Amino acid sequence: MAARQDLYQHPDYYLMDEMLSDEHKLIREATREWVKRDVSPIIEEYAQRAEFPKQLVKGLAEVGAFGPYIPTEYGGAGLDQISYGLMMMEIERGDSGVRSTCSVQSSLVMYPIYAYGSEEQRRKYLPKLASGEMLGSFGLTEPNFGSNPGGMVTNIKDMGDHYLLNGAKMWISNAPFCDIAVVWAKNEAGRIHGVIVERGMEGFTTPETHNKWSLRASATGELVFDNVKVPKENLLPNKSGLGAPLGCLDSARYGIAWGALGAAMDCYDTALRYSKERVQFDRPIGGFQLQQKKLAEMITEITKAQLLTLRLGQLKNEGRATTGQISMAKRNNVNMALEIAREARQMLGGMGITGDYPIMRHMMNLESVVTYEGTHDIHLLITGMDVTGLSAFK
Ligand code: TGC
Ligand code: FAD
Repeated sequence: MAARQDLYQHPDYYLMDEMLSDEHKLIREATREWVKRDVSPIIEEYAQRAEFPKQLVKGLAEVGAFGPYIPTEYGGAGLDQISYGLMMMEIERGDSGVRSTCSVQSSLVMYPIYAYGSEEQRRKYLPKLASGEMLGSFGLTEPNFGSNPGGMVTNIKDMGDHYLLNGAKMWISNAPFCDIAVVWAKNEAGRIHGVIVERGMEGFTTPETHNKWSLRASATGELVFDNVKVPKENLLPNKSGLGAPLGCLDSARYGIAWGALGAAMDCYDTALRYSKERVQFDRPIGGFQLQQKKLAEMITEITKAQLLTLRLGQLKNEGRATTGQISMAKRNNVNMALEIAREARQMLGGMGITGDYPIMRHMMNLESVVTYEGTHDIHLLITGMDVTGLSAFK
């Protein structure tokens, strides 16, 4: 397959760049250049082969995408939340699966170790995770507990000098090759705790999940624990209860809101360029009203999402972003991106189904993004609960 030339130019209809600092723009440009150089030329082939491009790990670490907001003393980039968001936007513009690896590493592995871990755990794991020397995974979902993680049955038993871990996690990004996993399990009293499980511990296996039509350039698998002896010092000591894993999800969902925006912007940019080049009935198809309706609606939705997301980033920087606000942005942006991908795909006619253009890959990826980190409907219920004060989950 011939490598695709990446001609991306980002849409900025409301001159949002003027609201970014010079540092934000530099970070965004550096990430974009890396995506254009190292991701775009190879990603289609890896997605077609259903393989994670492991060679990207080094570059991701170098652009600072592993722990952008983790302090530098632990190897992170020490950046603000808008910088983190802009990086996720650019990386998902390249591919949702590559962004998934960053979300998991930064918000679901480094963040809990940083926020809930001991000083020894921070020093032992964070620098290696930031440099890509170690890759992590996050085990919350189980075969019978997806949207309802509080029902989990994976458990730890106190054996005096260690914990005995039993159970299984399913649908885990990066599981097949992770070096460590942050795993959520109930103790004898039914309280949820996080433990760090390392590859090589006896009884710990990570079978890969095959036959995915979505996120094909990201590896997904199970985490299986059969009487795994977990040293006591591997328990995250500073937070327990369901709020602990859900707190990590807030951070990852925030990054996904930005990421989905990137996928939408790539689909729009591709369709806009195509509409000016493709001639039918002796005119560029972009001159037909029906095609303009699609493009006008796309840029309107992208602009609304850009404003929503940047404001969310400002609130996050100030420590004021709520779970409800993050859910709204995740749900809105992923759904918006999916709808834009579907419309953009049609605008390319038959070419839209090929790997010569990124749209179909984005569209299929987004079918996972709309489900993981809380489904579209679960986020609607979170907003419903937030505005009414009444839970409709149970
Ligand atoms: P509920 O009773 O509402 O809450 C239990 C406790 O948690 C607190 N809490 C939160 N704390 C911090 N952040 C949040 N976002 C929180 N949401 C709730 C809450 O205050 C309470 O605390 P306390 O002290 O009173 O006990 O819980 P529930 O059982 O009714 O469930 C609520 C629900 C459905 C919203 C929640 O469980 C949920 O979000 N479900 C969706 C599950 C999900 O998102 N799974 C994601 C798995 S990870 C993943 O998909 C990674 S993909 C990675 C990639 O490749 O990018
Ligand atoms: P279910 O919870 O069974 O939901 C099925 C349907 O029922 C959905 O439409 C849902 O919205 C609806 N539903 C459920 N409850 C309600 C309700 N109360 N009211 C109304 N409707 C409801 N998990 C991890 O822990 N770590 C990972 O790294 C990870 N990576 C993933 C990667 C991929 C590619 C995928 C697809 C998933 C990943 N997940 C991961 C799991 C993901 O978070 C779950 O798939 C998701 O939370 C939904 O759970 P479920 O698939 O069991 O669906």
